[in-house]
Amino acid sequence: MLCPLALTLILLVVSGIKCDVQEVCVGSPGIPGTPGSHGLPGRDGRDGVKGEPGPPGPMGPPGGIMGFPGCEGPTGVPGITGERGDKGEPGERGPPGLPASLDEELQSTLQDFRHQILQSLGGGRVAVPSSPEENAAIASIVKEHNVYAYLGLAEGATPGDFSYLDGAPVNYTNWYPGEPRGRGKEKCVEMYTDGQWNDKNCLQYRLAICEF
Ligand code: MMA
Ligand code: CA
Repeated sequence: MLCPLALTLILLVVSGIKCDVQEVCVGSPGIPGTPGSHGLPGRDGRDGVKGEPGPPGPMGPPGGIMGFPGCEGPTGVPGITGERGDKGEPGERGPPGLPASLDEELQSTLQDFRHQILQSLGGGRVAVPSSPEENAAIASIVKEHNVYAYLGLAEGATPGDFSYLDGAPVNYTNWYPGEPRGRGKEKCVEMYTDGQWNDKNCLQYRLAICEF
């Protein structure tokens, strides 16, 4: 056998009782063998320093017990007005009212309206005589139309107490004998065709003579 390297080794091979002398050659190194399997894990190291808190975790599944109700919130803005409802059934008929001439509240309201209308006419007033001459002048108109006229005076809160429509006290009267006898129920004053006066309810068809 030829060896590239002139090395001769004497190999003693113990085989039973015999000894052999063999010539072996030293070749070039072979390719490395495959790595051995990993060793067993080492022992745990010591605890490290505490880390930063992590980010919040994802929301958990539903199913927890309900919490206590929260506080009442602030009052909301009012809603828009609803549509108008249907017309209701007429109510029961009320008891009969007083005749208009005996309804003191109505009479007083009418008197107020009359007063306001007269004021709003601006300038003119319902004529009221403040002397026998003026009384005769107005009486001539009453006679001419043959319709009694209301005069510009009315009864105040006290029965029998008459004043001009602006509230001033009366300075001339020409009552028919026995008048005024309406005792608070006749708040207006009419003039008869002979020029005499009578307290009368305010709901009659009468002349209203204006003076300017
Ligand atoms: C009517 C009425 C009264 C007046 C009397 C006079 C019955 O009532 O006009 O105002 O005083 O007549 O008798
Ligand atoms: Ca009267």
